[in-house]
Amino acid sequence: MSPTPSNKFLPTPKTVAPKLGVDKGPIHLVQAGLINQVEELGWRVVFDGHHQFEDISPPPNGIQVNPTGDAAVDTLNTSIARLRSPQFVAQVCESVASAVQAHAEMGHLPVTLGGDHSLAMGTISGTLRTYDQACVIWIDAHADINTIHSTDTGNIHGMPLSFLLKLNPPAPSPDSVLAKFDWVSHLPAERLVYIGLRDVDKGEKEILKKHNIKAFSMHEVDRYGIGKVVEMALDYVNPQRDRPIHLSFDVDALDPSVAPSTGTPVRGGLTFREGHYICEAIHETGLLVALDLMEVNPTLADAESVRQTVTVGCSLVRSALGETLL
Ligand code: 5AB
Ligand code: MN
Ligand code: MN
Ligand code: MN
Repeated sequence: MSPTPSNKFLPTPKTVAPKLGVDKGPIHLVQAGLINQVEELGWRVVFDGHHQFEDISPPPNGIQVNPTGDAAVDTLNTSIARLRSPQFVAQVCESVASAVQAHAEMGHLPVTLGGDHSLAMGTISGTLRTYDQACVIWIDAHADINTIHSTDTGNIHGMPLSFLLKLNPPAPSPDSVLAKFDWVSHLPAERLVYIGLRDVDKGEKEILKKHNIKAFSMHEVDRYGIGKVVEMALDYVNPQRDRPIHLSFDVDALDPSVAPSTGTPVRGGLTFREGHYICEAIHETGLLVALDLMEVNPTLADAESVRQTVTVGCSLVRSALGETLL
């Protein structure tokens, strides 16, 4: 057994506290033995179970937009009405934020298994409440930064970073569903970096440019190689290597041949090794304070694809928590 990894920011003992999301996907990682695997690496694991959100019921679909006579407010309300289950998502994420914060404050390294990537609003807020200087490394095929105005789908998993970066307009009134996101912590744009992008909406490209957000797409991975890309990403968000790191890993960053069971697969993704290299290199910094592994969705594929995706999900988590090849 390897020694218990040390945390530069908080006292030992370090433990891992997986949080499970709103769908049944993530429990497959636990059933595949993830907890034992992480314990084998020398961690003490506090598993606080599949988070239960039954008491937060999704609201009925189709919110009525009543004209106010103010064109700007009406446009805003129309955008808000296109969001899918905003109240439910906001409440679940707020509860996840408190859970992550509570574990982080005890010196644990929260590992959140999802589930919808909208959960990262909660996990990253929990991290920022504990470590206000934390930076975020976002591994994804997608930029997940649509605002309430730019989103084509209304799916909040495509929007968490717009809430974290505070790119959305303020709520038109305290009883607006938009006000349900006011608790989300603020992540400054210069403390975010992406790796793996290859399916970025037109509106998102404009947002990335406008706010000068650093992104290494698959084009840069091809050009420089993953080793150099990770180094450049760290140099950007963490130049002194003194900031706590929150790693938010969407499995769809991996090529669909590597991780097929996910909601929005996009070809041309990271190889098995490139994905693992990212996790290993971030572990090596000694700065990792929180990890999300998101968008594992076993309902979407055949048994073999699920097995493959769950297996790779477990090994990504192990790499981020210190598993080495030698
Ligand atoms: B995922 C899309 N940009 O906004 C949108 O899987 C896809 O968490 C978002 O990265 C994909 O709905 C969200 C078209
Ligand atoms: Mn999703
Ligand atoms: Mn995502
Ligand atoms: Mn994605």
